[in-house]
Amino acid sequence: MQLREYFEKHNQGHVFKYWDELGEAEKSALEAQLKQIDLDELDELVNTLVKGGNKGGQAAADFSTLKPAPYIALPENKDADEQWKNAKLVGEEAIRKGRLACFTVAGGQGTRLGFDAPKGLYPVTPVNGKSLFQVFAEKILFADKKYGVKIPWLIMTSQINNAATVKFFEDNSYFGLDKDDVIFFSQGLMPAVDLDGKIIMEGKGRIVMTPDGHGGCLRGMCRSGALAKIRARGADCISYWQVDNPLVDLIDPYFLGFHILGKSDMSSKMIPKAYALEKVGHFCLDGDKVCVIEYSDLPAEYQELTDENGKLKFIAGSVAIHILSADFVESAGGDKGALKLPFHRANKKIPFIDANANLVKPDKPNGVKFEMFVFDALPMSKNPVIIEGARGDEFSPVKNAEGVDSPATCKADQKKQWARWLKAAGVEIPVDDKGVPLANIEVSPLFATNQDDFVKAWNALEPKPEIKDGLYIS
Ligand code: UD2
Repeated sequence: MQLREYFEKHNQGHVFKYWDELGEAEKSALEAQLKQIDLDELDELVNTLVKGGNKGGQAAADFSTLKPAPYIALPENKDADEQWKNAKLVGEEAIRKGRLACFTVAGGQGTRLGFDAPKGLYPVTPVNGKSLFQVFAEKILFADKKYGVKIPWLIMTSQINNAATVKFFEDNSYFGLDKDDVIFFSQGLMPAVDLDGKIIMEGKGRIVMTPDGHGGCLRGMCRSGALAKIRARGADCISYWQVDNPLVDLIDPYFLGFHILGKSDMSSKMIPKAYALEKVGHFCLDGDKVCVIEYSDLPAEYQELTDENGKLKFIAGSVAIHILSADFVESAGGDKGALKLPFHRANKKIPFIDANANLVKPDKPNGVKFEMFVFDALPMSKNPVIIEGARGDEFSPVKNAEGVDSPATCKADQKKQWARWLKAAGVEIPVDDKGVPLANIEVSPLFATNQDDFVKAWNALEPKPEIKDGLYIS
C-alpha cells in the first residue's frame, strides 16, 4: 500500500504495527488520520525542534539587540486628533462598502476555566449570563444596522469542538444573524511525536493529532474555502480576535482606517502592559522587522527593563487583536503561498500505548505538540501598523477559573465600562474604589457597543430606567 510505504520511508512505519488486527472501520479511520500528514514537513520539525532542540518561532532571537516596536499612541480625544479622525472616516467608509469581515479563533476548549465545552459557549455577562459567542454576535448585529451592511463572521473551530459550536448557533438561531453570514471552518491538526520524533499512538488504530495553533488559521482559511467566500462578498480586510475576550472592539473604524491608510498586510492593537510580567506577547523590532515575543520566551530581565523615565522598555503588550488583509492571508496560508509560518514546540504529557498496547498516562512531559502562532506572520508582513488601544475598552479575557483574567475580573471590567458610558451620559452611579458599579448591571451590545453610541441611545431613551441591581439596558 502506498500510504504504508510513505510512512516507512519516513521512519514512521510503526503506525501500521496493529494494522492486521484492525476492523474495516478502524482501518479507514486510521487511514483518514494519516492522510492529513505531510511527512516532509514533519521530518523538518523533528530535526529542528525535537532533535535540534530549537524552540521555534522568534524564541531564538537575540534578545540583547531587540528594540521596542513603534506604535501610534492613543490621543486623549480621538476625534479631536486629525490623524485619528481621518482614519475613522476611512474605516467607516470601508465598513459601509462591505470591505470588513470578522474572524474569531475559537479552536480551544474551556479547560483552564473548568468548563467542559467550547470556550465560546462560556456565560460571561454579569446579569444575563450571555455567552461569549452571543456577545460577539450582538456586536456584529449592532454594526450591521449602524453601517447598513451584513458583515460576514468567520469562526475557526477545531475537530474537537466544531460540532458542539455549530449546534450552539443552530439552537440559538444564530443569535439573530443570518446563517449565511456565519462561516465555520475547522483548523488543521498536527501529529504529536515522542522525544525521538516518532508519531505517538493512543490506540492500535489511532494516532495523536492536535490542533495546529491559532496560526493554523491562515492555512485553515485558505484550505477550507472560507477566505474565498468572504472575498466573493467583497471583503478584503479581516478583523481578528480571540474567543476569550468579550470586551474586544471588533468593528473599530479607527483601527481599520489606520490599516488601510498604512497599506498594511497585518495591523495590531497594542495595550500598555499592566505590569512587567503580564502574560501577553511583546511587540518588538528584530532588526527592521516587527515581531511578537511571547511572555514565556522573553526572559524576565528583559520584560522588566525600564527606560530613563522609569517606563517599561517593552511596554507594548500584544493582546491578539489584528486586522489581516485577505491578499496577505492568501500568500501566507495558501498552499502555493510564498510565505510560511514557523512552528513552535510545546512539551506535553501525552497518553500513549506501550509495547503491550496498554494506554499509559505519563506524569511528566513525554511528547511534543507543534503549533503555529498568528503573530509570527508579522515579520513577513508589509507595513505592519500598530496602534494603541485602551485596555478598559478592548481587553479583559476569561482564561482562569479564579484570580487574574477570570470570570470575576471580566464581569467587573464590563461593568466598569458601562459605568463610564453612563457617566458620559450624565448619570453618576455608585461605584467601589476600583470603579466597579455596586449594582449588578448590563448593557446589551444591541443597545450600544461604544461610549458615543451609548450616549446617543441613552439620550433618546424614554423613560430612563432606574439604575438598580439586575438592570439590563437593551
Ligand atoms: C495568548 C497570546 C498572548 C496574549 C494573550 C492575550 C499566544 C501564544 N499567546 O495567550 O501573547 O496575546 O493570548 O489574551 O497566542 N486557539 C485556537 N487554536 C489553537 C490554539 C489556540 O483557536 O490551536 C485560540 C484559543 O481558542 C484562544 C486563543 O487562540 O482563543 C489563545 O490561545 P491560548 O489561550 O492558548 O493563548 P494564551 O492565553 O496563552
